[in-house]
Amino acid sequence: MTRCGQLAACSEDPACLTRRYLTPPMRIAHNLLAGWMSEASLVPRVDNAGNLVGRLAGQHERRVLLLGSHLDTVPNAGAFDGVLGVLMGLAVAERLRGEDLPFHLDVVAFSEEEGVRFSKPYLGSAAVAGAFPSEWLERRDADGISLRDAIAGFGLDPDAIDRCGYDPRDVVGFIEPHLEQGPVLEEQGLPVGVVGGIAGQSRLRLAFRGRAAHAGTTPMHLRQDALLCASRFVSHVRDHAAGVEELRATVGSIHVTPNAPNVVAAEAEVSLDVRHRDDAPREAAVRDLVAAAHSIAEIEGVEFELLEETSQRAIAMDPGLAGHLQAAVEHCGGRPLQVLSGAGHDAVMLAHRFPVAMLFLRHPGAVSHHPDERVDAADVAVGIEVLTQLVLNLAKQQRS
Ligand code: HGY
Ligand code: MN
Ligand code: MN
Ligand code: MN
Repeated sequence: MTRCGQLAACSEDPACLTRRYLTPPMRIAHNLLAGWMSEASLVPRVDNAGNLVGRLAGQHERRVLLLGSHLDTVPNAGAFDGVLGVLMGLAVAERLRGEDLPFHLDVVAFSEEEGVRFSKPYLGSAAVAGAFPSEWLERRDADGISLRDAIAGFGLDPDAIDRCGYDPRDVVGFIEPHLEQGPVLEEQGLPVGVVGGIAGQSRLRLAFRGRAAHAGTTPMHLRQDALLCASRFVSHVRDHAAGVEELRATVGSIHVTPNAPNVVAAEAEVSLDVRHRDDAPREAAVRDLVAAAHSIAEIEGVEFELLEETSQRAIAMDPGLAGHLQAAVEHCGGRPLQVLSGAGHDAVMLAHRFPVAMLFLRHPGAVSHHPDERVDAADVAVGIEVLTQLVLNLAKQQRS
C-alpha cells in the first residue's frame, strides 16, 4: 500500500477518511510519518501546536527552508488534500540526503488547516507564523472540549504555543506542494503549475433565533421559524453569488435546535464561506449577505445575530521564490503556467511572515474534499523532480 494509502487508513471513521486536529488517528499518522522521516535521516519532532516537523540537518546553524502542507482532513475526505504535499516534501528530503545543504530542510505536516474541529482554519500554521493569540485556546469543539485541553490531552503544552514560531530572519521560505483542487492544469494538459496567488476568504457563523413551537398546534402565520429563515438565506446566497463575477459563496453547514421533526425550529446556526480573487468584491458580498440575513429574519419576526467573522486577504506569492519555482519547472522541461488558488492553504498564514510559493499538481476530475480525489503518480514524480531542483537552486543561491 502506498504511503498515502497507509495515512488514509488513519481515520476517525472506519467507513471513510476523517482525521481532525489532535484526534487519536492524528497521533497514529504522526507515528507513521515520523518513522518514515527517521528512516530518511530526518529528525522528527511534534511542536506544541501539534505540527509534525522532520528536519534534514544542513550546514548552517539557523537557516531553514520549510517544505510541506497539512495532515488534517475534512470529514469524508480524499486521500491527497494536504497529505500529498507532506509526502512530496519527504520524498525531496530523501533525495537530498548527503547533499550538505546550506540550510536545514524542515518537512512540515501542519496539524489543523481545514478548521473543522474548532471552526478555525490554519491553527497549526498560525503557531509556526507566530500568529496564535492565546484566546484561541478557549475555543471549544462540538463536544465542549477546549482547544487548551485538546492540546494538553495530546501530551503538548498549550502555554508554549508561542514558542512554535520560526524567526523570519532564519527562514529561506516556505514551499507548499498541493493538488490544484481545480480544472486548469488538466484543461491545459500540464502535470504541474505555479500558484500566482490565493483568493481571499471570509468565514462567518450566523444565527437565526425564532421560537420553538408545536408542529401540530401552531398555525403557519403564528410561527417564528428559524429554519425557514436559514433555508431562505441559503437560497439567497446562491442567487446573490451567481450574479457577481468570480464570487464563490457557500453555506456548508447548518445546526438546528431542537432539530426535531415535530417542533418548529427555535434556532438555526449556519456557516458562510465567501471567496474572491480580489478583496473588495468579497467584502462587499459579505456586507450584502449579512444585510440580507437581517431582512430575511425581520420578515419572520425572528432574531438574527452575526456570531463570528474571520477573513484572510488575497495572498500574492513571493516573487523571488515563485521565480525560482518557475525556473525549476522550466529546468525540468515544463511550462510554468501561473494558476490562481480558489482554495485556502497554510501558505496563506505563513505568507504574513515568510516568503512563500506553491506548486500545484494536476487534479484529474478536480474533485476534492471528496473520496474520489485522485492524482497521477507520473505527475507526482514530475513535482518531486521540480521541487528537488528548486531546493538545489536555492542552495546554490545561498552558497553564492
Ligand atoms: O477550504 C479551503 O479552502 C481549504 O481546503 N482549507
Ligand atoms: Mn482542503
Ligand atoms: Mn489543503
Ligand atoms: Mn442580495
